Amino acid sequence: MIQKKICLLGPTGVGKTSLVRQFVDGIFSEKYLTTIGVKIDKKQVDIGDKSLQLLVWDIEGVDRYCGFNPRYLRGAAAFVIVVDQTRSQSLLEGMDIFASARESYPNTPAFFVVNKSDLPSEWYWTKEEIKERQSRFTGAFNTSAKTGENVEALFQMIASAVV
Ligand SMILES: Nc1nc2c(ncn2[C@@H]2O[C@H](COP(=O)(O)OP(=O)(O)OP(=O)(O)O)[C@@H](O)[C@H]2O)c(=O)[nH]1
Ligand SMILES: [Mg+2]
Repeated sequence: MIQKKICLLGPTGVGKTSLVRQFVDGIFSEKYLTTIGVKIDKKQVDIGDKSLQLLVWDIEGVDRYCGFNPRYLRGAAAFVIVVDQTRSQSLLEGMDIFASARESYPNTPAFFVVNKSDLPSEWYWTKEEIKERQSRFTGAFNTSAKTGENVEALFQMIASAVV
């Protein structure tokens, strides 16, 4: 079966691990256990009459202790920048990570995910400012790892883009 590596990147605590848990196991936990290094999960996805296996790389979040490490992206078919709508700063941090990733990987398809859509948005950005940023990506989603909103749709779209 075809295998494709997909990387989830972003600031700490935005819900990267929770999105993978929801996608792979259909579960959510309020408990926060920060990721150290990377955790790789597999899931088969069907696109029309084709099946492919996604290797989902859940990468440790970027913060002042842990910078962005572009080596994780080697061989990735696509990457996802995840940010958190309850924290405005996460959008700025996410766009910085995106810029660093683009420097090393100018052509890899990139997706933009605004997570925690089940909670009220605390962003001070206007809709236009958000749209402008979204337009730099192959696709953009508003997700909730808690309710599962758009989680399947996100990975389906990624799979279609890389198959
Ligand atoms: N309400 C709500 N909480 C969420 C959602 N996604 C994640 N969380 C919570 O946010 C916290 C951080 O989630 P993680 O999935 O560990 O975040 P992460 O991006 O993997 O964090 P690092 O590994 O430290 O980079 C946890 O307490 C989760 O329960 C969501 O969609 N909605
Ligand atoms: Mg994590």
